[in-house]
Amino acid sequence: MEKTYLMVKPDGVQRNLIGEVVARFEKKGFQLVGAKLMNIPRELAEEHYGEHKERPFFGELVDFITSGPVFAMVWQGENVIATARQMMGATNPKDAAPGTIRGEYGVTVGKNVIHGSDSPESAEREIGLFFKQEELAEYSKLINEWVY
Ligand code: 3AN
Repeated sequence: MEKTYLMVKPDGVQRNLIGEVVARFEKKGFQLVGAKLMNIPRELAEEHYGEHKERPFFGELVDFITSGPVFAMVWQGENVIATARQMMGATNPKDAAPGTIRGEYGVTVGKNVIHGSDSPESAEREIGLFFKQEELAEYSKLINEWVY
């Protein structure tokens, strides 16, 4: 089953949007397989955002993501990586379509409520950075057949 890493960023946690974000993915039909509220250590933030190391906003990005708790999650389902990106909306909330999470709740490109893996490779890497295998739940086959 395809999995992705999603995270409500410190702005979303502060604005009490965890429940709203979780509800959207639950109602869509995806399955939550891991979740935790955590403060990201600086080294982990730098590794997570490693691909942006040379960008001018790298320092700001790491400062922000470590500034308060985040809600880290792993979700699974058919095409969950691409579908979650669509449900999140464009990186810059000013370009995010109405109805998407960033379109509804985001204002600035830095504080854009949610992070989501953008490819199978980054999903695997990010899930491994934030979760141990034993922190991920397994759903029984019976439940899957009943739901779908
Ligand atoms: P996405 O999160 O949609 O995959 P990326 O990978 O281009 O977007 O950017 C990673 C994160 O860096 C974004 N979530 C955004 O918060 C932040 N970011 C992107 N561009 C800027 C910018 N110009 N200034 C500040 N932060 C930015």
